[in-house]
Amino acid sequence: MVVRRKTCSLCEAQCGLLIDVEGDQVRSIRGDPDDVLSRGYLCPKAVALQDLHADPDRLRQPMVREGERWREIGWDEAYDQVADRLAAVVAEHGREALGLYLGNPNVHNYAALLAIPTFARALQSKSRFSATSVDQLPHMFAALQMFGHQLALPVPDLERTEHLVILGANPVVSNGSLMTAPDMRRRLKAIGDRGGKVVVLDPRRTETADLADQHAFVRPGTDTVLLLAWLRVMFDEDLVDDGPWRAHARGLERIAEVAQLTTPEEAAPVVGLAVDEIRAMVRAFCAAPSAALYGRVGVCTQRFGGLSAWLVYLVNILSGNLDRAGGLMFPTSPVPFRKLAGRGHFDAWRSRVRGLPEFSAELPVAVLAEEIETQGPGQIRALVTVAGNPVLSTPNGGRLDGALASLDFMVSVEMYINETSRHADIILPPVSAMQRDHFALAFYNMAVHNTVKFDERVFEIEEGSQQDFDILMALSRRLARHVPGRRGLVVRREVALLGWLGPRRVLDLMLRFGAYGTGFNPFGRGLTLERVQANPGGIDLGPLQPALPAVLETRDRKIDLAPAPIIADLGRVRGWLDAQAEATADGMLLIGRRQLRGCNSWMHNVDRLVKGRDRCTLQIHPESAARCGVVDGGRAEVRSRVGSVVVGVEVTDALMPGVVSIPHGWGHGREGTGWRVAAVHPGASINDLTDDQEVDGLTGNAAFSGIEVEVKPSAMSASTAKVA
Ligand SMILES: Nc1nc2c(c(=O)[nH]1)N[C@H]1C(S)=C(S)[C@@H](COP(=O)(O)OP(=O)(O)OC[C@H]3O[C@@H](n4cnc5c(=O)[nH]c(N)nc54)[C@H](O)[C@@H]3O)O[C@H]1N2
Ligand SMILES: Nc1nc2c(c(=O)[nH]1)N[C@H]1C(S)=C(S)[C@@H](COP(=O)(O)OP(=O)(O)OC[C@H]3O[C@@H](n4cnc5c(=O)[nH]c(N)nc54)[C@H](O)[C@@H]3O)O[C@H]1N2
Ligand code: SF4
Ligand SMILES: [Mo]
Repeated sequence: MVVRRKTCSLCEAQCGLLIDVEGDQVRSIRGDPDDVLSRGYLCPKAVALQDLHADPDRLRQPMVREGERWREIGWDEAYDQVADRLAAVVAEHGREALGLYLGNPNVHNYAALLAIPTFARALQSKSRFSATSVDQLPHMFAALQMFGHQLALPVPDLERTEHLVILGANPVVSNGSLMTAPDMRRRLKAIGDRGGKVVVLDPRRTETADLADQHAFVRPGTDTVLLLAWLRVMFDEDLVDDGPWRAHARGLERIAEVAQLTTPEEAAPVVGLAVDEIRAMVRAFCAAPSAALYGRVGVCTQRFGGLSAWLVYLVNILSGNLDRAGGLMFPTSPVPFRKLAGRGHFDAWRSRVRGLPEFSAELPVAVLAEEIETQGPGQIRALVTVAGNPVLSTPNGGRLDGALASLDFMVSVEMYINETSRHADIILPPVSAMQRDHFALAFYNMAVHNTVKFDERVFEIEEGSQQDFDILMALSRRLARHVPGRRGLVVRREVALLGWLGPRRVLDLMLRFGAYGTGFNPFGRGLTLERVQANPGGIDLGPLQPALPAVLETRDRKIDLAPAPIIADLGRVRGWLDAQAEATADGMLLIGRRQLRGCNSWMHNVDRLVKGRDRCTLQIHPESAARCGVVDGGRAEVRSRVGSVVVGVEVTDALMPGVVSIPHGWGHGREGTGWRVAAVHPGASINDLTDDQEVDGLTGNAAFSGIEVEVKPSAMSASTAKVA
């Protein structure tokens, strides 16, 4: 038996694992006590890496669909067919007829991340989408507007903070996001142990709230109002910090005006807090020796997502906590990941049908279905999906499901026949995560401690198999042939160079020319890939360091506290607040929930993660349950504007009255998938209820939180989804 080291690639925490291997079999998986970041921690999903690797439902060969049946074909034949079919669509309908959707696991695959920009250039289409617009788009938008770079994303300095406020995140279950921080339980406990405080604001009393000093319910979708009231208190009570940050920021006078938009008295009943609670919360935050306000998915996926993300950063800045130990700090990645991704841009063009703005060359995925369905020049006729499952993960997935069936051609780079790839004509399956090298390319940019590590693959790639990088490069090579003119030449050169270098050599170059690199000096003491590899548990690069003003990429190297598009969006909040006076809430407000034994839509085919009682339940407060006539253990029909689902009911006072929760990623009852275990535990998809028309009016991000639904008892069996 040999022990191999590997970092878990399933979520952002990046836990180091020790894997006992015998031949081509995994015997056990444990946390690696010597990992510089995770120090032995792991969660129950890590063990599932071996199940995913061994899963008989995981595709090993390219598949071509013939009617309702799938047939294996060879790689070259598959690549040629894909390239020919895509070229035919371009010839007939033009470039924009080619759609691309990039799913979340790409971010966990450094080699795929290196290939994707080239692949996108080889497609040469503006019809690009990704999971960003059902997730962190508002944070990237706010970072671009304020700090001048879409990936200048400050993270809470968990190791030193004295006061942490968590808004719309549940890191004890999600293991942290835009914050690489394995073992959140230990980290939160450590804050308390040194006399600090943790406060959670969430419409659900979450697993994180259970560990916190204080939890308060907030009504879904009202964080912007809460944070505007927060600003008001800071200005009214003269709590705006006088520190050195002022030299690095502009627009404070404008913010003083913005703070007049609402009052704690107006905000309190809307948010569901008492006026004194709001004031006390702000005072405690501003009085702490150091404090960090951390907002995540719950504040992003709502009608004012962009404003909320901006306000979260603003509160940290104005309280003097940006770029200071124990506040929100910018990690120093060992690789120039920000350079690789580019500064980003916003609203350079708009979507054809609804006119939503692009962000860094991607359109909000909430428009994907209508862009497929609506005839006219630019209509999407072919789609490439890479590591995604938008039928289950995007708003009104039922509508998208139908739209995908109408495409002329679809190809999925994907190891399963999932709810989305079942519509593909060809599926190109990469090897498992055990068969690729790992480097946390994206996550060092967001880690709460500076480290670096590289893991070689645990198992070799079998003859006749391909990793995502190879698949994307093979497709790029063929597609680049069809790109005309000078542009075509540039793309073909880029494909050739990247293919020749390969991911490891690119990584070596990035490390050499990164923040801790050896640069041109071969005898320098800095990082090279070889030196990183010589430290199997990783290298500790120290606590987070101040980064202002170097990190800023705005034109004048100052933080823009009051960016124009953001200020222009404030009228929408004012209008919404005014309408609240007359609003009557008959329905329940729907929110999601993450579960430790799952990751979005794709871990439900692992028996050890899904066995036991049905987890895809509707959680509801006892008062609300009584009002709706549903009972614990019974079933409920949940209906929204776009559809209805039937799910089991779990009555619990962990939910705010008037709010109900269904976890996302379920709904495996659809015909024709290749997920045999998941099909036995199907659940229903919350995204058959969420609405593609409900987006953040500023960024176009999906507004999942706070969708109005009607809940009533159901005689039907659970998990039967009807899509209106
Ligand atoms: N209502 C609601 N909806 C949500 C959310 C929510 O909170 N509420 N959360 C949203 C968020 S934050 C996200 S990130 C999205 C995720 O949305 P998506 O990225 O669209 O979906 P996933 O469920 O992550 O599906 C990933 C797919 O990639 C495949 N895969 C896994 N590893 C690899 C690999 O290495 N290579 C390839 N080629 N394929 C691989 C898996 O088999 C799976 O089918 O969901 C969003 N949807
Ligand atoms: N086990 C597990 N881990 C995961 C994932 C998974 O599916 N399962 N997914 C991974 C992915 S892709 C991501 S992006 C991260 C996300 O990581 P987190 O951001 O921590 O995600 P959630 O657990 O969904 O936390 C969102 C919280 O917001 C609350 N909420 C909902 N609406 C509102 C609102 O309007 N206002 C406020 N204040 N709160 C609200 C919800 O009740 C929930 O507690 O998790 C990652 N880790
Ligand atoms: S928390 Fe769990 S899923 Fe996330 S990296 Fe660690 S072991 Fe993997
Ligand atoms: Mo995500």
